[in-house]
Amino acid sequence: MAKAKRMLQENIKLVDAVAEIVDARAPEASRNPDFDALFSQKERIILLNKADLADENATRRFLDYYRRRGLLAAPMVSTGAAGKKQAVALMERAVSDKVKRLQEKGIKKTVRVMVVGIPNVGKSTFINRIAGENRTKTGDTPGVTRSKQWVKVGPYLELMDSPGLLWPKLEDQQKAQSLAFLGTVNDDILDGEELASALLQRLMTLCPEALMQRYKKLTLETAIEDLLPAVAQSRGFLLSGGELDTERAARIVLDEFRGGKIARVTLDQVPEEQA
Ligand SMILES: Nc1nc2c(ncn2[C@@H]2O[C@H](COP(=O)(O)OP(=O)(O)O)[C@@H](O)[C@H]2O)c(=O)[nH]1
Ligand SMILES: [Mg+2]
Repeated sequence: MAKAKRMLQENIKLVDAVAEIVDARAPEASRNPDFDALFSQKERIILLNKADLADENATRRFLDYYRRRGLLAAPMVSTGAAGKKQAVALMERAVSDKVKRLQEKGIKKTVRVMVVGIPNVGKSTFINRIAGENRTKTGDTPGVTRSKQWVKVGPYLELMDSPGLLWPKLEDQQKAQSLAFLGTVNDDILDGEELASALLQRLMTLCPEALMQRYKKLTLETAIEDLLPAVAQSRGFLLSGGELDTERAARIVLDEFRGGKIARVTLDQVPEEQA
């Protein structure tokens, strides 16, 4: 992470604006809390990516929240058709003042945006989506490392071809758990059955109907320790001895949740604002 941080700090110098990609299913947990401080000198954009998997109302509430806090914010589906225009428009808006100032001085210069975010939020997918067919090298620029490439996304706008990696903050238990549910943090170190069981508990409060629809043996009366066994039962997952295969049930629950098959769910809540 030290190297990633150093690279990021080098790259910040090269851009005028920063677009932070977060996971719309957990915008706060997937934000880097240092973001505002790190990029205080830059125009800042926040894109709630994977909006196709998140609860639409929650996404709207989060967009309002970030906008109130002075960020340019938009939903994004990097794997889909929607969102590209709005994202480009937002990036153009972020740099429009600077472009205008330069033009007033008679300077014709492109302004630059860097994409940043924690692992797995869709940074590469986003860049590919935005770059699309424009993804031809815009040429080397003096003073810029040769490996760094820029993609033209508007008449005055270029996007850095490689994303900046931010590190997730895992001190907050609840946020760390949300990232584990989403598969953002390496879950080899986590106990799959414990994680899936905790996820089922969260989903029982967030979207009980959808959950019971998907796993028919679950009911509102199912005790916490019986959630995972009930999933195994719903799917007929049995071990050779006839015991319920809760390990397999855990994998299925996590996979189906991450794939958006259970429901469109947002795990985070908009933080309380001080009046
Ligand atoms: N459903 C959905 N999946 C996405 C979206 N954007 C990215 N992904 C998926 O998320 C995973 C991680 O994406 P990637 O671009 O590699 O993330 P990065 O680590 O931030 O560069 C991949 O499987 C993508 O296909 C999106 O808007 N919607
Ligand atoms: Mg990537």
